[in-house]
This record gives sequence, C-alpha cells and structure tokens, in this order.
Amino acid sequence: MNRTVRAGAGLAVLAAAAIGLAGCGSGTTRDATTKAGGAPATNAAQLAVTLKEFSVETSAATVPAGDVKVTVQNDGKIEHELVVFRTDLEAVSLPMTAAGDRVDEEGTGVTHLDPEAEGVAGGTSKTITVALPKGRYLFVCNLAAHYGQGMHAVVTAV
Ligand SMILES: [Cu+2]
Repeated sequence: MNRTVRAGAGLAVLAAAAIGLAGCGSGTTRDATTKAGGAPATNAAQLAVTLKEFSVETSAATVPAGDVKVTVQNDGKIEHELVVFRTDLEAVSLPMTAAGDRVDEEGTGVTHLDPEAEGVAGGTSKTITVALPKGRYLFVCNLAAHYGQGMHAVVTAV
C-alpha cells in the first residue's frame, strides 16, 4: 500500500516536472524568436574558415569585435575541428599537453573560448557564433598532431 502511494506521488512529481519543463521550453523559444528578428542576428560579423590537411584559412585576418558567426568548412578528407584561443603568443608557440600532440587548452598564455566546432567531417561544415572582444586570436585544429602540422591561423578582432 505504502509503495503504491509513493509510486503515485513520484509520478505526480515527474508529471509536474515535465509540465514545468515544457512551459519553460516554449517560453524560451518565444524569446529566441523575438530576439532573432532583432539586433543580434544582423550585428554578428561573418567569417568563413576553411580546414583541410593541414591548414586553417580564414576569409579575413581581421573581424569587427563582438559576436562573430563563423562558418567552418572542412574541405579535407579527414575529420577536423576548430578551437579558438585568445593569445598573444606566436602562432607556432602555443603551450602543448604533456603528450606534445595538442595545444593545452588550459595552458599558460592562452584562453580557450567556447563554443568549438567539433567533429567536422570531411566535406561538411558547421557554423558557430563566438564572442570575440578586441584582441588577437588563434584559430586551431586541436586533433592529435594537426596543430603541429600547421593547422592554425591568426585572427584579430578590432
Ligand atoms: Cu585537423
């Protein structure tokens, strides 16, 4: 008897949570729709990044500071990714992990930014929007050994 009562109460709680989540979700969607018609979408600068074995090319070396919509196109045959670091270090001098095959995303002299464009398969693209305050950034593919083989580019936000 007690078990039945508890199970019933549990279901009621779950149902309430589900309703709460649904309500929350639709409210968020409405907000997002409203905002999409406003300033953020039109204000975001655009940058095209092309990845391949083994290079990172950007459509511009300089972007306006602020939100930047980055379209990451993988023109290579293998998977790549795009990771953005704020840094004043030379393009080939980023701190490396102990294994020595990747940039240490927590390393000294670099600040790792989110989001990343991860797991971009050959021949596909992903789009991310990154907030870039005025400063110097390195766009890197941080899959094992890819940075070391030349997958990096400098972008300056002004
Ligand atoms: Cu790569």
